[in-house]
Amino acid sequence: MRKLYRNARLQDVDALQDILVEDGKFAGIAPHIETEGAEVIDLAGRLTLPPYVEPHIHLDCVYTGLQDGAANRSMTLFEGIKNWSTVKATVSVGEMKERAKRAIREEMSHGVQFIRTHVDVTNPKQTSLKALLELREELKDLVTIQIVAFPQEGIYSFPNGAALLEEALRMGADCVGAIPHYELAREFGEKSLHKVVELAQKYDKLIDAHCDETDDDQSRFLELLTALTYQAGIGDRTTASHTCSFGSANGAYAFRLMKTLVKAKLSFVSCPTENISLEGRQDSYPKRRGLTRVKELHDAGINVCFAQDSIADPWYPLGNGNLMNILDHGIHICQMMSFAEIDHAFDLITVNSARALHILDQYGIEEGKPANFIVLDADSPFEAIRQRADVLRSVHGGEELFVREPARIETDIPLLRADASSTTDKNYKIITDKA
Ligand code: 17E
Ligand code: FE2
Repeated sequence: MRKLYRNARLQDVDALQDILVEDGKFAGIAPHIETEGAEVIDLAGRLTLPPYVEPHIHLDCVYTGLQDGAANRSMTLFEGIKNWSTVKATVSVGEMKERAKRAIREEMSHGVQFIRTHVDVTNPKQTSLKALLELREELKDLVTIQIVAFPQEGIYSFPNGAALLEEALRMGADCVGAIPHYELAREFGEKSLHKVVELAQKYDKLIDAHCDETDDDQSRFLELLTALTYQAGIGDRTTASHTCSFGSANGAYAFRLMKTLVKAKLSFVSCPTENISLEGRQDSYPKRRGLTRVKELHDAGINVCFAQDSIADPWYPLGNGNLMNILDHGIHICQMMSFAEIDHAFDLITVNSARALHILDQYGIEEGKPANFIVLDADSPFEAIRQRADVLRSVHGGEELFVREPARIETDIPLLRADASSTTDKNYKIITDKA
């Protein structure tokens, strides 16, 4: 099976490139490739990227926020956890799989091909884990799913929390999770991080901890997670998710911690839509944004990426798995709005997330790697973001997952006809010429 994709606009490459795909892999990338017997597809200069990576979503909870009684009235993290606790008591593996599958379909239809999901293991029945283990296997040819054993109600605050977490690792979860800011006391939170590091080493797993998802500037579990993983030599196998309180930390504290973060090489996941909504709820005005220091982490060379986190669950009513939407919110909220930042913003939902997931060996548009890529309805990263461009094509292991027709409007009005073109190069040139 040979396919030749002509005229791809790759990021940071001046000339358009032809991409030859053979046996599911990138077999050649060059300005012009001649080959016989290959199916030829003209990408017409459209932006071609490695696939979107969803680094953080709770697939066991999706759509349950739409159920009676699960809606979050205070819109706080804590009410969400309480409502989810009620929901999870009665949910079945089959029902959970159906909901999770629907969310995976939504994510994939927007160009996601890799997903890290947190599944709640503070459940003696391990319903969430069983559902996602089955889906990980059933869907493995279409989408890579990584599972985090996530102790939603605490490792030392939920009965047998530590044993359930360890059981989940033995059952096949890929990563160890934590929630130190939710534990009943600071000491429990600290103990929980020691446990997570111990388990990660014992079972050779990655770490992805919900860490400091609160505006409380005294919540400083990130410091301990960083120190422990750094000393254990597993900093680069560790992800700190949310870390909201780091956005409230004072400058002197942040300055000190930032130095350890650079050394330890942790990855960070920020959830812009989720935390702009959940945090700041106890503030009057001025009201905090609730996100971690994304821009500063990024500028310090620390790996940071954006995630959806929720789809219509007890914490967040919206969400559709479109990481372009998340990116758009994220760069606004984090003030990453210079032209240079916008030009490289896609890293925040592609390669940086892939680094957090430890999948870089199979990720990227390079000869010899699996032929995974997406094509956007725009001719540059800047225009793609300005227009919130759709993903028009998603190719996974050389197979077309989907092709989407560009959106067009019907009109007799010449003014509107000119603008209706889905290729945006003309708009871009007009703007830059005027500047
Ligand atoms: N659980 C949690 O602890 N935090 C969140 N943001 C979600 C679930 C969605
Ligand atoms: Fe989360």
